[in-house]
Amino acid sequence: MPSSDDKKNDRRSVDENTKSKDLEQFRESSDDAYLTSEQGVRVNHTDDSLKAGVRGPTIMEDFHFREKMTHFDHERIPERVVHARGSAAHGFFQPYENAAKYSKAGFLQDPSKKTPVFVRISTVVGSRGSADTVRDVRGFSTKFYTEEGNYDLVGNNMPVFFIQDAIKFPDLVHAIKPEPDNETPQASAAHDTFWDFASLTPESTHMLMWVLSDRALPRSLRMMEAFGVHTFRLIDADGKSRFVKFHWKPALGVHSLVWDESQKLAGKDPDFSRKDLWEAIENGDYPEFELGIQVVEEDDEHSFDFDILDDTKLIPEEEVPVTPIGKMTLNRNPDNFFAETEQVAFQVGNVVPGIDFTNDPMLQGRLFSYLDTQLIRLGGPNFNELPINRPVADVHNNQRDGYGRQKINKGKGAYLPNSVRGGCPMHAPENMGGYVHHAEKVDGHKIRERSDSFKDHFSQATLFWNSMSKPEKDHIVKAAHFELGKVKDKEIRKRVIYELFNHVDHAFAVQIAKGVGIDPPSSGATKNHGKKSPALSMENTVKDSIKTRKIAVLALEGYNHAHVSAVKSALMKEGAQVKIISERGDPLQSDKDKLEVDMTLITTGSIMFDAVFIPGGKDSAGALKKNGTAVHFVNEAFKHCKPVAAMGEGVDFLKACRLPGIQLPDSEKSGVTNEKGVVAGNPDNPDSFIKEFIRAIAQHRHWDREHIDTVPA
Ligand code: HDE
Repeated sequence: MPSSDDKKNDRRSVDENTKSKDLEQFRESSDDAYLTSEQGVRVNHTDDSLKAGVRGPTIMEDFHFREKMTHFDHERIPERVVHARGSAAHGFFQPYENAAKYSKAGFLQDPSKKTPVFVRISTVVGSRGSADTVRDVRGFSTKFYTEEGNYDLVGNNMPVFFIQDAIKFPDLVHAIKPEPDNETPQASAAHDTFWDFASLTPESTHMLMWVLSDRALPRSLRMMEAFGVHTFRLIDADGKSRFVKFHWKPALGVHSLVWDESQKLAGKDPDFSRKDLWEAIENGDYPEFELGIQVVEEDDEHSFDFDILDDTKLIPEEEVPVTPIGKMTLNRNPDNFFAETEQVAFQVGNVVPGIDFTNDPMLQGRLFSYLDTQLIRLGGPNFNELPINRPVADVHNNQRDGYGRQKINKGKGAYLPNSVRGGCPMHAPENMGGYVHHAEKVDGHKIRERSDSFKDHFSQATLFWNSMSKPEKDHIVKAAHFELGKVKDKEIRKRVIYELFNHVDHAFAVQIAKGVGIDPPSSGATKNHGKKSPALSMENTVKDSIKTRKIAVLALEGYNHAHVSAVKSALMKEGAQVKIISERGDPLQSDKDKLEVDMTLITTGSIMFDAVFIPGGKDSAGALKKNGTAVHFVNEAFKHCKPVAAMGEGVDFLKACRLPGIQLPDSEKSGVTNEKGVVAGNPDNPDSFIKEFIRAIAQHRHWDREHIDTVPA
């Protein structure tokens, strides 16, 4: 019998780079000077096939041609049935302190230990080539390569889900995916079948509120929360079980796009989120997410006014605070999208000792589905041997053969019990790290029924609505106008309003009805309970940093160099990215110096930036006034409530943009004004101008000018 020291030695020591080193043997070497066949035979020519005469037919004997073409013909695997479009990154997780009082999981014990992770973030509905910025839930899957085996936390950026029982998942997905006769619309819930299903599925109401909210339009995959959604269990070394909800909180706060911007980005830059994640990591701006837990003692299981096994409910943070237990840092982009991001196989069932499941019927169904889906997607049972899926912990078992088997098992014994291998691999008792399922007592009749404790479908939808700020509420109403506005069948629209939203809040239902041509209900179907959970509002997120925000500087020939360099260096010092946008790509000449242009007005747009700055310089500002694209750029940024700033003659250009409701000072006058995030200043006082601009950028959006509908953009 091995001792517990053996147990320690048995496991390879893991540090953040272990996974990377582990993969080294699979990486193509960089000194591959000569082209070879798959057999390693050097190939002398790959530009012409072997033919009988220069104008003759191709010869069957051309093994190089056949091998190359056959491989190409088989390059595609089925995309994921949901979450097909995703982007991923490597990184590491580090606990803040020993979490033994909650869980015995090895990777949560030692604050000095870094556990390698691979994270894939996805949209749900669209196919693999769809746009990033659509209104949708974002998946957030983390594979922890722990010394005790792989642990996968497969979550979403919303803490609840549409349905309560996994058996409804195929129905939900069939309803939300493009309609089967004409395969439209792509990556959108705004069509009849989805809202038909939703209108007949009241349990979806809470999640619908989230999907209509700005949470469905993340500004960046680095700026959204994520949640494990279900209630899981943590198990400590004494075998004591506690219920837990997992939360990921982004260091940069939670920020969103606006709907008009999302739609335009889907056309102008469909890879917006993917590039944003990639570029941040390339720039060394490593995304960070704090792992937090809400812990509920077993004795308190029934002390809530909802069932903690119902995944359409969240536990308000005001009732059970989120305890931060560690931090994840994403610091390396994948080397190869297909080999890593596409072939990674997450499974909800991948747990390690110290983490266990509950009877949430969605979670139970997912335990089946993820393994099953990998079998078809990755072509057989050996997908765990793909480099990205291989654990860093050793693997010993009697699984054998199958498509694409890579391990070369030795000996005759592929069964237990055996004597031919001395009884190996042995059962691992619990004290040697063997996984033992929590011995929950279960007793019940076989029954196809929903628990009564799952039947309140509206209270938390109302809680969410009540917790929103005024702009957030307006966005939800507008989103509903869009979504239901695209539904052709009036009966479906009516049912959504009367059977769902009129139970959330009467005034809300009336606002929606008015926008989509339905007679508003005369009174509310359920009384609003008036409760709030401030943690649900994005209004209360981190707003003291401009780190990694993208600022556009609009400049033409004759721009004021001092303005640009003062603002650029101050913003960059705060961690922002500053890009010079001009008419053409050649360097700009100023009064003093030259400036490299990063992008032209043709290749970019305000939608790709968080804020815009127009420096002084009479010629530059004068020419910008006559440039319709530049005027549009500023108006559009203004319409999307982004900070707009101008210095010196740049203020004259802003005046020419006629930003409604904004009084701009005389460009010659000293001092700085900040009206609704429009910062104007005289160059005499650059420091206070910069300070004001930074403050405006940190706010992210200036909703107080949102209802200026006359902006021509
Ligand atoms: Fe998934 N889900 N899901 N899901 N899900 C998949 O597995 C499924 C659910 C989530 O980046 C599939 O590998 C069922 C909730 C993410 O590779 C599939 C049910 C949550 C990802 C599947 C749910 C998720 C998936 C498709 C109802 C949030 C992307 C491809 C019980 C907690 C993983 C795949 C990645 C992917 C099934 C509901 C999150 C078919 C049956 C709730 C982040 O197995």
